[in-house]
Formats: sequence, structure tokens, C-alpha cells
Amino acid sequence: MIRFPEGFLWGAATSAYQIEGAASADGRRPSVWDVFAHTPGKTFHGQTGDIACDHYRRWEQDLDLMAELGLKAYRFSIAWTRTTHEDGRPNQRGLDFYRRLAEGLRDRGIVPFATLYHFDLPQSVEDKGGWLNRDTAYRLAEHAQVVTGALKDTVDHWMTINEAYVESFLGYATGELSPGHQDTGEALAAAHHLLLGHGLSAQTIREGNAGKVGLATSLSPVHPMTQAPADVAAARLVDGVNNRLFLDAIFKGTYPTDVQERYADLRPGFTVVQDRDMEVISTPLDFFGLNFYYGRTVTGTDGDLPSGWAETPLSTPVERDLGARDVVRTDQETTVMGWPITPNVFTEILCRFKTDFADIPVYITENGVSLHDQVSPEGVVHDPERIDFLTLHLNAIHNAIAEGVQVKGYLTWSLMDNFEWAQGYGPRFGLTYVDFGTQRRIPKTSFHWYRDVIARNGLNPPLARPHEPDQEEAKQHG
Ligand code: IFM
Repeated sequence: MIRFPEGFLWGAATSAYQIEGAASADGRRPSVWDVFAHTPGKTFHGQTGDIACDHYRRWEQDLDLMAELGLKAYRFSIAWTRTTHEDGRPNQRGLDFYRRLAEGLRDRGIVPFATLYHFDLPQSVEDKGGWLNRDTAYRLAEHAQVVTGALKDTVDHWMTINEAYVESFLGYATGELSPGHQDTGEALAAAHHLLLGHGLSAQTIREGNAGKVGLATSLSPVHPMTQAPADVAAARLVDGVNNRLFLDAIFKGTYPTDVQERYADLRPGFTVVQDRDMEVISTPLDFFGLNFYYGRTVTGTDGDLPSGWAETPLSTPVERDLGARDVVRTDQETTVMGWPITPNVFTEILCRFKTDFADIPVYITENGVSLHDQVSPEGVVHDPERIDFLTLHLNAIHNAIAEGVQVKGYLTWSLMDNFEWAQGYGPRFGLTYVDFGTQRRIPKTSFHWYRDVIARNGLNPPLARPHEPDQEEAKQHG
């Protein structure tokens, strides 16, 4: 039995646009995602978050689901499009929704972790330049002030922004996410403004004594395919863009020199950085939210890959611009989104965070696996692969705790299946199956498994899935 420290916060996570629906209820205004998802060709089958899990209306039922699961913490995001009107005035009806939610969590003994911004920029702000406009960082801090001022008596764990790397590079360089631009110089400027928005919001939260401040950042350890100098150099650069660009800024107040040099010619790029910005961005934090899905392996060579290796969907024009390609071994297990399953490097990135960046409390604010879950004729959703995935990743966290990393909680992605951005409702990440036609929630096998893990504050290694003999073994035993 692997036990977690006393008081470890077991949780689950979601975000507003991915679950709430009710796109125009109570004065909600359109976000960039309403516009992007309604633009032909941008999402899988043109799917949108108009209804999603209808959580805005079914929140009480969803709170009961969380209580049934035994959650100790729940991470949700607060839609900027609901909390303020276009002129910046608070929208009381929107704020009231989040108050009901946070109080409902408290009533059930669940600690609310609120993210102030998770990809859903108000379209009115986008119309003024979005994250290419420095002013957006100040507008985000205003939203932070309105929300934390209104809710600080009930929420005391705040995350400013979610995954600045994903939003800037997938939104502005590869174009897969909103606003769908394809310009790496813009991605760098967007990243800087997002980080500035984070720093300004963190200061606002501190000045208002609103509670503990952190942010959620996706990290992916990057390894070279071989020890050849080209692969090692490519891995270092991809690590610079995916990880150090953000961690150095937040914890050291600088941008990594290798990334600055590599992108020196790009405009607007780093030219948007102004005096004192880095001081704001590196405002001290109370905790770090780490989102972990996969480690990356890259090669810096072009041409045919050695036998046993294949390129992955993680290779985008951004990597190609850096002279790199993401690769996996052909026998590497991947998720339905093509992401490699790499619990082995999770411990490594946690230890590296402590050693190289900050020895502060860490919450795993996202970690989970996409599958094509299905309801059996008996009405059951059996997802042993998710149980395996979570077991392996929890083991990795436990190892990091043993190494002295201050991991204080784990919030799995996700409480329930939801709108997976450009991929729509295809990949399912939930512990709870959502029938999007009827909005029926069906707890999956992993839900029951996770409830036991929480109740025991630990798990039984190595894998919870009963061993299924392969054909060869079956013959031998047969
Ligand atoms: O669904 C997303 C979430 O919004 C941000 N982190 C990654 C998840 C899975 O792709």
C-alpha cells in the first residue's frame, strides 16, 4: 500500500468553457472560443461549447457527484465573460453563480481552487488585439480584482492563468487553438503579455489579501532521441520554449538566453518586453500548479528516422522551425490524442522543478488520459486503461514526495468528459462519462477506483487492473 501524506488534497479539475454551456445566460458575453468554435473548420465536426455539460444549470447535481467521489478539492475556472460587463463593471449575476458553486463546495467539505483565466478571453478584448495588445494584461488584472474582491471570503486558492505555453504557442503559432494565428513572433508576444497578466493579477490578489496565489503551467520534460549533438541541442531548445521560457520568467525574472537568441529576429517577439515587466512577472507565489500529460522526445536530424522510431502529432511547425521533430518509439503506448504515456518522467520534472526553480508547495492541477470510452450494453463504462494511467502517475508523484518535493495535492483532469477544444467531444478525459445527448452522468470504473484511493489516502501498487493473461500465457496455463 502506498500512502500519501496526511492532509493530501485529492481533487479533480475542469474549466468554464469546457463544461458550463449556457452561453448567453445571465449576461454572459461571447468569448474567443464561442467565435472560434462557430467558425467552420476550426473544431472537430464544428462542435462548440454552447451546451457542453450544461454545468451552469446542473451545478448542484455535479457538486453531489463530487461529494460521492469524496473529493477534498475541486479546481474550476471563472469565466471572465460572466463576471464583468464590456465596460469592466461587475456582472453580479455571473459572480453569484461562482459564489453558489464555491459555497456548495465548502458545504460539502471540498476546498475550491479557482483559476481566473482558462483560454476564454472575452471577444471584446480580442477585438482590441487580444494577447498581442499589452493592455489585455491590465484588463485581466481588473477581472482578477473584481472576482477575488467578490469571492475572497469563500475561495482562498487562486490560480491566475492556465497553461500560458499552450495558449500562446497553440493559439498564435500553430493555430490549432483560438485565435488561430500562425506566427511564432506573435506567440512570443502573446506569451509575454499572458505572463504579465499573471504577474499583475498575482499582485492584485496579494494587495487584496484574497488568499494563496499560484498559476497552472503545463510542463513536459524533453529528452533527445539519441546522444548525438544535433538531438541534444534540439531537446535543449524545445525544453527552452516549452518549459524554461515560462519557468525562468516566473521564478527567475528572466527569459532564457538560448531562446532569446534563437528568436532574436522575430517580430514582435521579445521586443514587447518593457522595463520592470520581469519584476512583475516574478512576483513570489504561494504554490505552483503543475499540469502534466506527457514527456517529449525529439530529434534534431531530418530525413528518415532510425528503425523503431516514428514522428508524433506533437511535431508542429514550431518544432520544425527549431530544427526539431517529436518522436516516439513505435512500441510506445499513446493516448487517443497520440500523446505518449510517460509516467517515468513525471518524477523527474517534479524534482527538477524543486531543484532548479522553487522549493514551494506544488499541486498537480491537471493529469489524466483521453480515451474513447463507451457505455456497455449493461450501462457500465469500464476504463481500466485510465486506472492504469492514474496509478502509474500517482506512483511517480509518490516517488517525488519521497525525494522531498512538496506535492500537496493532486487534481485529476477531469471530473467529467467535456469539450476538448479543437477536438470537440471526441477524446474523453472524465472519471464520469457524460452522455452529451441527454446530459446523463455515468461514473466510470475509474470513478469508483479513485473514490477508494481518496478514502484510503493511497493506492495498491503496482497496477490496480487485474492482470489479463495474453494469448501465449493463456495457452501455457490452459
Ligand atoms: O482540456 C485541456 C485543458 O483545458 C488544459 N490542459 C490540457 C487538457 C487536455 O488537453
